[in-house]
Amino acid sequence: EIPQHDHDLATGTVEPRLKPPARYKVIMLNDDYTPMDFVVEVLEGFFSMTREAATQVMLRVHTEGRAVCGIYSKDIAETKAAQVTDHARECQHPLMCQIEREE
Ligand code: NFA
Repeated sequence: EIPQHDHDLATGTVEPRLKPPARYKVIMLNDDYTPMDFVVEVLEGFFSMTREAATQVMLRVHTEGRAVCGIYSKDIAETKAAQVTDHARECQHPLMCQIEREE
């Protein structure tokens, strides 16, 4: 059990001790239509992956149905998932990402 306040003996002040913010996984879902090379370009562009890493993750999504693209604060994870889904839709592909709170 972590105390929520930490008395500073030198100054007599009390600093609130915050729990570390939750982290969220951005998960990419497989579909039958999005071209593999488009998925690789998305992973390079939105998740700063090398061509090699992006190809590995794309193939994992393709064979397993889903894979983690990255782990971020809630705000960043929501933004990345929306950016991928919006970009795919603009290019008329059904590719989707969702987010999931880390354990
Ligand atoms: N399953 C898609 C295909 O065969 C490729 C794909 C991979 C789609 C990863 C979405 C995510 N063209």
